[in-house]
Amino acid sequence: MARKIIVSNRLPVKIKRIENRLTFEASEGGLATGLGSVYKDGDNIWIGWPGLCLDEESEEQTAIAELQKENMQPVFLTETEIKEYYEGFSNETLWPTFHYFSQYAVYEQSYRDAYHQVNQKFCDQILKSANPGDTIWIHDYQLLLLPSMVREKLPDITIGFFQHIPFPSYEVFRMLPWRKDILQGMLGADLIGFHTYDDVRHFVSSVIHILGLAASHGIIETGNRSVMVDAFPMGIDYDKYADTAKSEKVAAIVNTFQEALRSRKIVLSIDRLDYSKGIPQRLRAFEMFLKQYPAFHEEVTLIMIVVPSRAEVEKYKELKIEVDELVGRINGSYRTLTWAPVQYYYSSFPFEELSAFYRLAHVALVTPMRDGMNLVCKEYIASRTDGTGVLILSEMAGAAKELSEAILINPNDVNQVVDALYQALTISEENQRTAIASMMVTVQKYDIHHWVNIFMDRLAYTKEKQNALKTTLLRGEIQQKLIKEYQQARQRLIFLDYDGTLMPFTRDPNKTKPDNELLNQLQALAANPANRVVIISGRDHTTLAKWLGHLPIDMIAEHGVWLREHETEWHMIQNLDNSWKEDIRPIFEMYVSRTPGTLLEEKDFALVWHYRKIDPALGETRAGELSSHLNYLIANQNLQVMEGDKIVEIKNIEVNKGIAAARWLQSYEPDFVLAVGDDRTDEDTFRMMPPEAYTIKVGNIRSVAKYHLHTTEDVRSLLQHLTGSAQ
Ligand code: GDG
Repeated sequence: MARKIIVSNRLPVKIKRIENRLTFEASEGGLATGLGSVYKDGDNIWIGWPGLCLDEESEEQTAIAELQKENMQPVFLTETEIKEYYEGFSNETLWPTFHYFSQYAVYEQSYRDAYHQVNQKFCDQILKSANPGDTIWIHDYQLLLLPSMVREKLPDITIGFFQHIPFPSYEVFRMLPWRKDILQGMLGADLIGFHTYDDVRHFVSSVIHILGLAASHGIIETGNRSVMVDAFPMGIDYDKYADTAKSEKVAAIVNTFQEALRSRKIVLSIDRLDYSKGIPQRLRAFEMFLKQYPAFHEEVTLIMIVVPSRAEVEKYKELKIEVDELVGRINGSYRTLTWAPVQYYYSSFPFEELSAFYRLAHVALVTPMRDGMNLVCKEYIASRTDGTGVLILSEMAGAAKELSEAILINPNDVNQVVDALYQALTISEENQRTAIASMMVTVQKYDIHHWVNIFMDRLAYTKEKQNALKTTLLRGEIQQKLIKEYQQARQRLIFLDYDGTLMPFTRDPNKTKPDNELLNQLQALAANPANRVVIISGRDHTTLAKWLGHLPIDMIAEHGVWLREHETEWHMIQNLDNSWKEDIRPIFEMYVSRTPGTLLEEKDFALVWHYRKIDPALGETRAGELSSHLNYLIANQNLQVMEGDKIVEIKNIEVNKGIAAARWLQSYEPDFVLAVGDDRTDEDTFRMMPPEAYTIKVGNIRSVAKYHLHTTEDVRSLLQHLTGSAQ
């Protein structure tokens, strides 16, 4: 049975050492609840750090046995590893960078090494249980290298990755010294999820710029796999929040709290202590509000719950001091005998008390400087079972994309936050109800269970799509069979594409002249009287003739415009008209003049714009523009526009490699056919081949061909086998 394996830095469990004994308590976070339906089922498991450094073997054994009962497997980490991998690289390098606080980022090689080592530890633990048919779902920024580490060992396994924090703009991400490894690590996954479409865009843009890979419509081509990238906004356990808020237990807590607070208007904020959450900025805005609106003195109280977090990291210590001082200053200036404007708690509360705070709060003030999603605002909405309440929400939180009925603010704009507070405290009940009702529908529908299901479904779909177009690697027995059939055949037809198949790509297409080894190989192959070797290329016929014309081979040039059999003259496949070039050429020239680094290639029946040397994103944009410009102009003409590998080409529609290749199939009635190519245009050749033909795609496993080879060297080695095997 295929297993599902969840992997995250922390296991959903709290282990404590009380008087030398370990106690285990399941954690009640939303993610743990949502993923409960996955890891608690059958043989499925959750792998992660249990949250405590154990130093004795016997303790580790106890932990393993206890956790196993809950379908969990621990990865034990030492204190040094926690310091360098978790507090160091994860929280002092990646966290600030990904939250646009690059100025706080520490670039320390030993942290990065520890991060690599710990990701490897996670990988080793996964490999103890995982099989090729399993599905692995890896979570968050502490494990960015893990997808590729697992992929290397289990190439066919299904891997999903979800990042809970933002992915920053390429301009910020590129500052990271280890940017390349990180992207490559993530691309080991089949599906990469983020909370918002902005994160998706930023990630794809970084991949295009830093790794030079091609991507379109959320699919990144890594060469042998297509990786899908998409937005999956995470939800909360809606029913749990709504039911708890309605419970009698919470009603009793609300009463107690209300008595203590009298009937003042409550503004609530809840976050971990983190500079990304904008806590000092929020306090300054509240201070200004009190200054501007004295009428609200004694009327409004800010309840600020700050959950201790990462207290070992320097920046967090500084932040704690700053928050303490600000609260002191505000309360010092405004408090009265019976009123403290800010009720500040540096601690966490039991779930029911949290729920009571949500119920009590007239306004939730959620103003992070950056937040991947922010669940607090969704929990507030779910807890407003009486239908009232106002949410002030930062546009920098992922949740703002879904909760557009909130009062959205820019957390850097103090005046805007002050105005929002005034608006929130004076808004009519009717307007409150309309906004809350609408947001409730969203939060209820897109809850945590929905999120888990949709991610899992999408992951399965991604793998299916990959498999549908997947070719088999030509090696071992298949290669033996090919060679045997080759030997037994009496009339063989061999179609070979040139660039990317026989010769590797170079930045300058004019430098891809055949080397002696290749010339000798083609000569040997063609010397066999049973062989008909056809070079089938997109190149112009003059170049092909110059490079290969002296060999006893056939040639198809310009994707099938020009044909030549052995030493005969070139002839055109049919009478083609190229008068259209006069009108179209100026458009290509305009793109060349607008875009330094690009060039126009003119063939007899085609024009090609090459953009391999320029910024890939600019290239894609201009290519899109050029294609649609051309498509608009050529309506009803016998022309076709193609976007290929860093090119845009326009040519006569009657021309393609497949149509040309069909001529040879008809003339020779071969009993062995081999077609090898790497490019999109070679797909036309593959499609035209008879079912028993050997069709081989080079460099990519996605193709209509039956088989694939990785490199041009592999192709040459295959040809070597063929020439050596038969006369
Ligand atoms: C990361 C991303 C993304 C808080 N105080 C108490 C308490 N909490 C709970 C809240 C909420 C959770 O902690 C905080 O979640 P957030 O989403 O707001 O923020 P991060 O911890 O930074 O989470 C974030 C999230 O991952 C999920 O992908 O949304 O953007 O930064 O659930 O209720 N819970 C209890 N007592 C407290 O005092 N019981």
